[in-house]
Amino acid sequence: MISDETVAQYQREGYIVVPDVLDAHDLADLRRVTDAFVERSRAVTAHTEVFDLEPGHSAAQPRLRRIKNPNLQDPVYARMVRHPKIVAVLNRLWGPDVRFDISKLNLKAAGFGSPVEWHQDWAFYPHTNDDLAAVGIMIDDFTPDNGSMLVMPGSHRGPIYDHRAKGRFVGGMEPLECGLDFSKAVMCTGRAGSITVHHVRLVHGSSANTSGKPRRFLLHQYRAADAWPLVHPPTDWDAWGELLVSGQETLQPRMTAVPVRLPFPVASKQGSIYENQADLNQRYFDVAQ
Ligand SMILES: O=C(O)CCC(=O)C(=O)O
Repeated sequence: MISDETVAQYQREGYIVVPDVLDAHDLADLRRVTDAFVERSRAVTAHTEVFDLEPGHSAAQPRLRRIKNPNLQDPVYARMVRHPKIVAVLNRLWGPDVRFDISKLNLKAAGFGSPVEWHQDWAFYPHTNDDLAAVGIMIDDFTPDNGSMLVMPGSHRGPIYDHRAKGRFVGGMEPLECGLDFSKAVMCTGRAGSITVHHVRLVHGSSANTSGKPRRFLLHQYRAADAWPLVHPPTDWDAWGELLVSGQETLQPRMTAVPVRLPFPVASKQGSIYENQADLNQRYFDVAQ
């Protein structure tokens, strides 16, 4: 599915873009169910367990920012979690034993779409080893002007940055204080149906969508089955087992020397990364109006 060179790029730079993983049938299904969720969001006026809303959302002009846990909301999304081509990519990176974690769908409609400030996913959910990654499915073409994800190559081998502001976890890095040169960021563009895979410690973010085209990104978090969460450990053993997408369960977590900062005290604004990051002191990305 992916070449040795692509595996080496993932290890060296912390991210890859794999073209044309989903076919036209999968894409048509994803677009149909996602359009239906946007229609349903007209009926809500505040964030819910399913909908995270852009500022300015209204029944007349629905502005849906995120569908939460889409795999629990519709079988089309659930099918994508175990998509054989996605699982095959992860098996090439980590071997046979792979567990799903959670899913989210970040929408950036034409002309707006909230930015996501720089962060490392590892700041939210450190584990006993860092064989974790997010797979991002491009439901639309990802172009330079529609808010495609930006990554800092190689940052997955660096420190875990402070993700606090005003003494609390905010799920984002203060861009002027972290010491990174964001002009070195690389944009992950590609045709609809392509996927990104980014390492859990990779610094990444994305700008608003200033184009006339939507950008919808279905993100799945996965981990090697022997990576054990240091926060939010499983409470239901059967449900935990059902998250395996390939291979075997284990009772022996693999411990490696990885830098960790725990995400406490918890963010004052809960619900999504957009809410968490609202308390950052500095913002890197402009917000579209
Ligand atoms: O939607 C994006 O461009 C990035 C999303 C992301 O990093 C996140 O939701 O954690």
